[in-house]
Amino acid sequence: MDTTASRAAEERARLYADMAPANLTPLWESLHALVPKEPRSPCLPAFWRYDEVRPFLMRSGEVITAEEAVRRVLVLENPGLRGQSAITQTLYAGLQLILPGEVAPSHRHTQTALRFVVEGAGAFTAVNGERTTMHPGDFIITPSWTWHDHGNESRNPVIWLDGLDIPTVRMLDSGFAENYAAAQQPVVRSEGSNFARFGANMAPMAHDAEADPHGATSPLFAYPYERSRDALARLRRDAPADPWDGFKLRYLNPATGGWPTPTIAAFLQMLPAGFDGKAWRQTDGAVFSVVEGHGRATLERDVDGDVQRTVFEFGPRDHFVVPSWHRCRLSASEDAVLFSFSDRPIHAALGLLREERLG
Ligand code: 1HN
Repeated sequence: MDTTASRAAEERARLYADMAPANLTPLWESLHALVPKEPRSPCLPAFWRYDEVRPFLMRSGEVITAEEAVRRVLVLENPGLRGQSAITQTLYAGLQLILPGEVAPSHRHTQTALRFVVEGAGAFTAVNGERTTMHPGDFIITPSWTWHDHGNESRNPVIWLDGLDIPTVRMLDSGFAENYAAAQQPVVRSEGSNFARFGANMAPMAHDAEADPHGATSPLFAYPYERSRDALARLRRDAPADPWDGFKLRYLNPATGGWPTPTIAAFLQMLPAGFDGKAWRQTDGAVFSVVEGHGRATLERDVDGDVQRTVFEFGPRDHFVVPSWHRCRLSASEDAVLFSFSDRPIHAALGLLREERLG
């Protein structure tokens, strides 16, 4: 190195070291990483085969009760985000087990939650004074700051996928939580009341007074699989499959037509047997739960001129994550139904949502 250049390098190094105690750093050393040309998420494609996860869940059932654990959950932790309890940079996911006779005690927190029932029927979740009985494929939301507890009065274990905006709320330092005084909150409405009020494309006239004034969260808290599955089956009879998504519907807030929650969107799609989808990419990283059928997800991204490819062969109850801005193609060897959720409402609200449909 010539002496002028080496003297400059030394002076810079001395400057950085001298100002570090004053909490000052040089932007020019990190500018490229701070403003990348396109997203390059530390979140990695990852896959959880149900046959591998389930025995660990059942072993958890032998070493701790639901009451003692508060929530007996195995976190689906992204291997690129170790130690953060995160499946993407903004979202948390886990599989929760509740055994016959158990109760997961009532609490509330500002984090928004969703449940997607994976195995077993007959457990219930209570949200804001009303219970809903869980069946495989049901999508249920627990809005921010609503009391919720779970119980299992059936004879079989019940397992569901939890999705929460924990990393988002952590980043915003806006987390609050409290326990209810009793294990279970009082039930003040009969089961089905919520569906009668908001699930028939109608809303009570009194709704205006009780509603969430900003309409940010759906007043409907349970979306039965039977209904959603039937909609997909009918769509399939009448229309050609979308070349990228097959037949894909998003869950609505029936009061506004918007997302079911302010931070998390959810979707259900059917890939007909033989479907060989085209590639897409989107800024919202998505978590998938396979309900029915077998197929394949092929993920790709470009890193320094190389293509990194990951292939997941999926079957019922498997879970996987498609990180932000990875190309993804879905195919199915038999009729397949996939549930997914993502942080799309955040991207949309901030004007950051981008998606591409590729050839
Ligand atoms: C929670 O409240 C539940 O209510 C599940 O079932 C998972 C993960 C972190 C924080 C709170 C539940 C959770 C959670």
